[in-house]
Amino acid sequence: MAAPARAGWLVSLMLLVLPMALPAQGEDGYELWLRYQAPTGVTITPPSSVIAACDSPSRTLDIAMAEVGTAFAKLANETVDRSDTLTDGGLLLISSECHHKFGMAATDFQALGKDGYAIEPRWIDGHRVSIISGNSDVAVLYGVFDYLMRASRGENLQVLWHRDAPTVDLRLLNHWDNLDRHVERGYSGQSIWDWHRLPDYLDPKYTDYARANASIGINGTVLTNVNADATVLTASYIGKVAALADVFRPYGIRVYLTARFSAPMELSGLQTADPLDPQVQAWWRAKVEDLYAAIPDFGGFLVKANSEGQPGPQDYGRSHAEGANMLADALAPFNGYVMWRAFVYSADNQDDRVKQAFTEFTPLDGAFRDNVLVQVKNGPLDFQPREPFHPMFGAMPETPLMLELQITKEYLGFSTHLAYLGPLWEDVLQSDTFASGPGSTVAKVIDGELHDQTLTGMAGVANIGTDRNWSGSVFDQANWFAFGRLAWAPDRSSAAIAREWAELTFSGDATATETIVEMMMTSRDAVVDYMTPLGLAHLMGTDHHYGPAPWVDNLGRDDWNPYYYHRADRTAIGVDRTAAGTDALSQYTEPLQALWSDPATTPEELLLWFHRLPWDHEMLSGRTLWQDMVQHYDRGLAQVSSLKDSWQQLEPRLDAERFAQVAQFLTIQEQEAKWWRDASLAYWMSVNGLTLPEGTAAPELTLDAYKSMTFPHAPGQGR
Ligand code: GCW
Repeated sequence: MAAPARAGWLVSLMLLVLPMALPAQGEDGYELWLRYQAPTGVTITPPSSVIAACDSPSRTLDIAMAEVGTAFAKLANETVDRSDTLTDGGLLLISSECHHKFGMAATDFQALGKDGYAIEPRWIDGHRVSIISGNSDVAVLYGVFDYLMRASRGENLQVLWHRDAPTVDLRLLNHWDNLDRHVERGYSGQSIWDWHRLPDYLDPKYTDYARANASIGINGTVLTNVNADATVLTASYIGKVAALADVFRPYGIRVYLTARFSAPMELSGLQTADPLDPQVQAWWRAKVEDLYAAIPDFGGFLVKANSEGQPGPQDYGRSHAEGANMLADALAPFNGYVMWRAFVYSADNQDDRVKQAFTEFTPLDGAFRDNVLVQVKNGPLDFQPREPFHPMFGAMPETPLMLELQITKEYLGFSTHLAYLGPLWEDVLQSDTFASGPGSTVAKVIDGELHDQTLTGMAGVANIGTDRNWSGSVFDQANWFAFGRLAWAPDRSSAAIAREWAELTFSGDATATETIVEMMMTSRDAVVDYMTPLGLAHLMGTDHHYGPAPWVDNLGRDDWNPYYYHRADRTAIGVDRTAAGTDALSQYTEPLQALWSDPATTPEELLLWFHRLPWDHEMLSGRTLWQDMVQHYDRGLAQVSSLKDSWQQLEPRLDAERFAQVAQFLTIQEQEAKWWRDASLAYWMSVNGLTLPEGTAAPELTLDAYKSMTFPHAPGQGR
């Protein structure tokens, strides 16, 4: 290659890699799973060169080539040159329009769709090369990340043969970020969107954010909180959003916004936001045109309407479908989507809160436009440590249902508790809805297979903030990673994802990996045990949701009170959701109704969700419900102590900085697990009048002491 061209390339490579090449402070977590450190004792052989088969205007292939350079500089301490010609052992990046140049048939790659890729060894023109091929530049970038992460995990690149394509189209982060940079339910600092300094100042972190997301296949981001502020739809903010979209575009990430339903009134003084009003419709059409003029690949709107005080179509006697369709009609000419949230429950509706979304939405099946997805939380209540899958999954065959997961740990210990959410999400995805007979899993509903949906999606409420390590703790990065992996392929195993993440994130030392994976895989059950065992839910402190408060029963609405969710008295605990009670069970398909209507055939982990039972109800163990419950609390606390011990063993195998932070966080978790256990037991005993089984430690403080605790500065509150 001629010297000047090469020099030019080097400069552009340096510019591209600069933000990630300077995390400077070593192992502070900034590099996430893209550290590119070879596993202990493994020598990595880099490709002899990297070649892009065609010039692409998108910059995406430049980014992909730069990533190859960054990776092998760290993995093998070698420079991988860009080349214009094939060399033995070279890496050829090739997207569909150039397959013919190398004698490849485009049909060979058709099954990969828009985002899938092939990594394969091939003989081309007498050279043995590896190709990374896809039908779009972004697909090639996904393939490059996969290839580099496999390299980091010690796979032999020369024989790597792998094809992969996502089964879900829209793989989105939902940021609950306010424009003043407060993050609702955020525990990792402020919002990374620096609205005040946008559009002229582009924090390098925006590029690193896009890169990290692309590395796990995320292809969209909703920048703003679902408790929406109409200001983001004003001209000056659209300019700011456009600047972010420009940064994200080469990484295959589209931006979306939350649409405040009353925006036409708030921003333009219209008298109404009625979706059937022609002026309102025209307002949204014009707004959407402005958005697309600034952001040609704008993704669309996410809407929380008529829920927790947000405005919506019901304010005008219109249905959710009428509201969603009005926005969908404005977006359709530009291929934009509406994601309409099903998280609704009303102050006027006295029916069991967990029934209300199903009751409102299922009659609307088939009434939504083709570019509307209804976005449904994993469970019918609210991202609890454990709840049954949402009965809407499987119950709306004519409507694309998008799964909403919460990556940020509002209910699982904020960012200090180690709780790997992969198993929670896997439980949900593998739950059988029985909607079309056995095997009708939630995964099959949301990937479109069950009801032949072509529009599919999965959203995760982000845990990203200004903290140097992005997510508040190293282990919370695993939840972001796992979300990306599962959104790409909902059938993946959470244990396999944990292993992959642990290998990429830590030393690659086999003993450390084993221990870390085991810690991760037991962590969520530990949280369930010390917070909400046996199907209990929603027992947290008011507003901030920090710590236990099962005693609270004085809030404005019944269904905001923890008491509403356990109804414990001297004789019994739990909510009867069978036909004899709230009948929420009737929203599930047979055989689930039959199984779950009988305590004997209800999984014990969901027992008190569906049943109200006497404290002396006999459990599978032969013990009473009360005795088993105490045992769960003790087991959860003991498990946290064991996580702490396991981590201590790893000290010599890990870097000091991340080791120390996790060690301190585990100490906090142990204290807080004990607090949950002690406060909960103190309260249950005050209600049931029972004593603790012999040999069980008494709560450290009195119930009154737990009740009187206040936390005015707990992070992340809604406001
Ligand atoms: O879990 C609850 C949260 C609210 C949140 C709401 C929702 C954004 O406590 O903070 O509001 O769910 O999902 O809309």
